[in-house]
Amino acid sequence: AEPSAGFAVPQAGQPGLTLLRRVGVVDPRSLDDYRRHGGYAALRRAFAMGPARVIREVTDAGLVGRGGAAFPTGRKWGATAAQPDHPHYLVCNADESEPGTFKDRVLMEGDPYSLVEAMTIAGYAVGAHKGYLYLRGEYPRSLTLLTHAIGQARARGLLGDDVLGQGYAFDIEVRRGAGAYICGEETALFNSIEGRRGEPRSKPPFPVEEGLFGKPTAENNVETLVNVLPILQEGAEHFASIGGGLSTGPKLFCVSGSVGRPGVYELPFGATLGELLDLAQASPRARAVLLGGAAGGFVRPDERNIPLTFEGTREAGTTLGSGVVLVLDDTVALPRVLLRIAEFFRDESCGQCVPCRIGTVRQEEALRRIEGRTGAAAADDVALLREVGRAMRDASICGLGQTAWNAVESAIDRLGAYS
Ligand code: L3W
Ligand code: SF4
Repeated sequence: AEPSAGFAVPQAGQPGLTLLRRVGVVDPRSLDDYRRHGGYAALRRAFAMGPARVIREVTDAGLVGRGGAAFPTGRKWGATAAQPDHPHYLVCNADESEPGTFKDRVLMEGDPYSLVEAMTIAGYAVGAHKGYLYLRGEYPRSLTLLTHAIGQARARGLLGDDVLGQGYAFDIEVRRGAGAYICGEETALFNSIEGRRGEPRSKPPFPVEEGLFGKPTAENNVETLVNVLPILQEGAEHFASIGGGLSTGPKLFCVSGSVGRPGVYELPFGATLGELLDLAQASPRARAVLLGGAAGGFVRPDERNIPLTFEGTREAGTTLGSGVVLVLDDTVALPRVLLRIAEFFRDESCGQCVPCRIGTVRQEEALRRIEGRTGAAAADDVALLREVGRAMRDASICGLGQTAWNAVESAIDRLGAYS
């Protein structure tokens, strides 16, 4: 039996949505239904524009990566397209594993053809003829629906040797992850596809120069790619008029925890934390909000004015990350949550570099000592956590080690944990 969807989209069917406009509305198994709801209009526009103009449009729209790092997508595509070395690859990072993150799953299960179309456009823009979709292994329903969608697209000439009769060849291969968080790091992901151990590579060289199989590669998150459809259909100017600065267009948020209406929400960039908490009916007993996932940081629920933008969260000393908003109420023991996060990082560290391999163990030990004293910390525990945290942040090779202390630090400094 096919696993059930098991996700909530509280706004499904509401007018004014962009990324979620078809989710809960379109039949995810029907290419015809996708087309009836505007599907493949963006790819036709892309072919009419040509690759260089597609990249210009994405650049002018101000689209930046939605995996959390906010790197300009147009710059990434332009740099990949310009590489003299061939072949070029497109990789979609669908290894959605950040704790509290489930937005890409909603897109893949509710509107799978949109990702297939967006990957085709991205492949065309960067000069790739092969795209890899690296899917989180724990998403069996996404696998079923995407495999079906890719097969249908191939059968109908929307993938293959001559896409839409335009003389452009492009196909997509799905690869499944095997449960390692680190394989969501882009270069560990390449190693995993290549059949190597899932360990991050040192950067530079960046993937745009030397990525999958050592070739120029554009690697984008699912949500980032799906944003390209409205950019081509409604124009860069319209997209850029939503929000501003580094944060333009619509954004998906994954709201969970102590809220009345959990699920994925789409808001235009510029909405505040308070607005989202109200929409999701956050509990009046909320005591902490984890923004950006385990790699993100805690804020207080009364910090309602924090703009949910890349800049706004950074100015507030926190991060938007992959769009996680996880609400904890006063029934939750914070020291226990922090210990759980530390266990997660210790478990998921690939062990390649010392600061992270040892630091995540030391961090967990200190938090376990504190937990053993029912949340009371000795001063030297906190001092040790700070020292270990600084070493991990400054000296780790990749984002896992660099962010493994964020949640604990923010809980100490912002929520007064252990004081
Ligand atoms: C060309 C340059 N390309 C950077 C590219 C780079 C990569 C992208 C971002 O992610 C985030 C963190 C958490 N020429 C370039 C260049 N690039 N300089 O831009 O690169 P980087 O290194 O800033 O970040 P990253 O390691 O790719 C770190 C988030 O990831 N995170 C977890 C996220 C989890 C999910 C999920 O489950 N769906 O997204 C954990 O740390 O927010 O900001 O493509 O090649 N000069
Ligand atoms: Fe591996 Fe951690 Fe080093 Fe990243 S920071 S390469 S996960 S040991």
